[in-house]
Amino acid sequence: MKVDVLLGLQWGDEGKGKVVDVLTPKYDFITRFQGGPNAGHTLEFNKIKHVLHTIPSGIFRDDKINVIGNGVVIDPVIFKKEIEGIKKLGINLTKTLFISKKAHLILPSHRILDAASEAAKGKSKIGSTLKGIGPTYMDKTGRNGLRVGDINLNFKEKYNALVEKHRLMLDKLYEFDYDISEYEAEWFEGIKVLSEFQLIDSEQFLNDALKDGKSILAEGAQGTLLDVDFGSYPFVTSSNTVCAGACTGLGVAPNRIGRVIGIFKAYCTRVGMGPFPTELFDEDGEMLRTKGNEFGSTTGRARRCGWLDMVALKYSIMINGVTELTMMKSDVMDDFDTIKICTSYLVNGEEVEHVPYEMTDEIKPVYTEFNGWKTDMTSVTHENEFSEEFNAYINFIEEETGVPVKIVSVGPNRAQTIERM
Ligand code: 2SA
Ligand code: MG
Repeated sequence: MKVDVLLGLQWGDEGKGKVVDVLTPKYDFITRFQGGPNAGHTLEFNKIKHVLHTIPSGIFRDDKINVIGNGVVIDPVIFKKEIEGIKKLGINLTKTLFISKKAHLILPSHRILDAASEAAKGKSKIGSTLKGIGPTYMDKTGRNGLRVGDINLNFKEKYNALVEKHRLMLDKLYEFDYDISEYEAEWFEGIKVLSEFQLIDSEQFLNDALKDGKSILAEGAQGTLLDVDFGSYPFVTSSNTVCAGACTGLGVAPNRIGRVIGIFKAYCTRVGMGPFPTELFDEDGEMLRTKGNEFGSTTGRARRCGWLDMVALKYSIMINGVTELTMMKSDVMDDFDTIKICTSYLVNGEEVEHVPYEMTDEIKPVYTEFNGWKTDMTSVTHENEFSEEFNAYINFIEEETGVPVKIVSVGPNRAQTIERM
């Protein structure tokens, strides 16, 4: 059996949560391989909207196994809240949620370091979600991190040693004011909750499952353009959000990867700082934000909006080896007379069709224009009902990328999902 990977091809918030929800019935295992509570995957369960941060999206179905892989970073406080929220729905997760012993822990002091680091950057700040993601991954690669498997192994001692190091940084390097005592008590409560779950060698568990013929879905968080290697560095997150991250973040070999499902919005959004060539500052941008309800599910921040960027989309498809595409939220553009796709960039007056080393604000998009479809896409149920204009938009994307658009989502409900033959 193979591991299918589902990931975002833009700057996150592509609507991965909904697609995972549609796909989960087809899989035995749902896994997370990178990121942490900076993610916010919105799912609907019993007509109630639910946002998951650390826990894989298969949790609302009791016949699925959910695994938090080694590549994920976990904040016990947020984890505890998530668990409590899910328990309230009458769902018992102790049998269906497994956590890698090799996953790293976000300490209260990591969150403070995140805030201190952002404050020190001033104008050039990243726009981090301030969940402590960056400092935790820094301690991981710096070989100082605290892992889930350390719980019960001189844990308090290791914790104190790491916090001491952080205190030095906060006092001497950042001269930052902070108080961790309150959050610390909650944090240890969270550790208790965490340790009630099945803490496992997830790489062995998953590879054994594959041998037993189980199917696995790897659920990406954030998006390709936020990848620490291939995103618009330094305005990125601190993990590998790309398909290769599923190999390192779960411990599955590259030849075990099957389908790579790339999710993109019919337009683009970004939260946080950093270059965004097709960003709109006019009423079109405002329309996308309002109609698309483009506000962060973790932080509530208003998202920056713009036209679809084909240059960046092709790049993401290349890096991930995407085998099929899913287009989200085309219904948000129902009212536009004209819709644009950026097909090349002007960099210092020169036209280029690839993503340059430095994604600066100086890049000017070159657009191809399309007639708007001016129909209510939310009630469309079959591809036969697509208008000529809508088909032109999709066909163009397929021709440019060479990858089929297999699913078109036209609204938040499961039913508003159209499979294309
Ligand atoms: P961080 O928190 O240090 O990883 O932030 C670094 C950059 O990565 C961006 N980032 C995100 N962008 C979009 N969506 C994200 N997750 C949440 C979601 C966002 C939310 O899935 O809904 O609810 O606000 C996410 N996580 C990190 C971030 O904006 C920085 O630019
Ligand atoms: Mg999101």
